[in-house]
Amino acid sequence: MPETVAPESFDPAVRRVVEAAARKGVELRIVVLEATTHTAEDAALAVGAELGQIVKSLVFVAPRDDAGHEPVLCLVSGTNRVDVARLAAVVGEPGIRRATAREARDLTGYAIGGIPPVGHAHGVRAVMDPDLGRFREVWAAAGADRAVFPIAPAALRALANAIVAPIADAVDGPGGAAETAGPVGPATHGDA
Ligand code: 5CA
Repeated sequence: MPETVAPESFDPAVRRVVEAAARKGVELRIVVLEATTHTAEDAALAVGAELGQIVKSLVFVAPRDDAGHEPVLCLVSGTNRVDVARLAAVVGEPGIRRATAREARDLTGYAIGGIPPVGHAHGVRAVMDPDLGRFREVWAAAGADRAVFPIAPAALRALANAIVAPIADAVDGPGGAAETAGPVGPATHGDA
């Protein structure tokens, strides 16, 4: 069963997330799960939520002149997949691409599977999938791959200082959490 854990036993990465949220006036209820929840499917099963309620925190990188990268964090409903072309248009970054696992860790300070929506080492631009707003409560990673927290979508948006924009498409059928950077699929919807 999921377990709510006392703050003193948080690992350092989770503590950073909790403290960053607290600085923004939000008290997180951290739930530590028995098994790792690397994927949105795992997390949904573990907390008894719909897949769509799981917040995938996906790191993208935009190239910079100095050969560096600026991270862009996408908060995406567990049933959806980022359309890189839409994201590029929304953030005005034609060269944006998925971060590698290493880039994601170096740029955010957290490992894939536990990347949180708040508490990053440096300020990060964030874009939130409007489909998360369908739910009263969604669940996000809290800095480690077994730690998650529930939050109302509007609070999540404020916490991550995210813009809300259509950057994702629904993925039909199982395996919906898979993410591809790659050849961009059919053109975007007319209502975008
Ligand atoms: N703890 C869960 C649910 S809150 C979680 O963090 N899910 S996630 O979707 O935000 O993070 C896993 C995602 O990381 C996967 O959807 C996948 O798109 C991405 N990912 C996994 N491995 C790699 C990799 N090697 N490089 C880049 N992205 C990866």
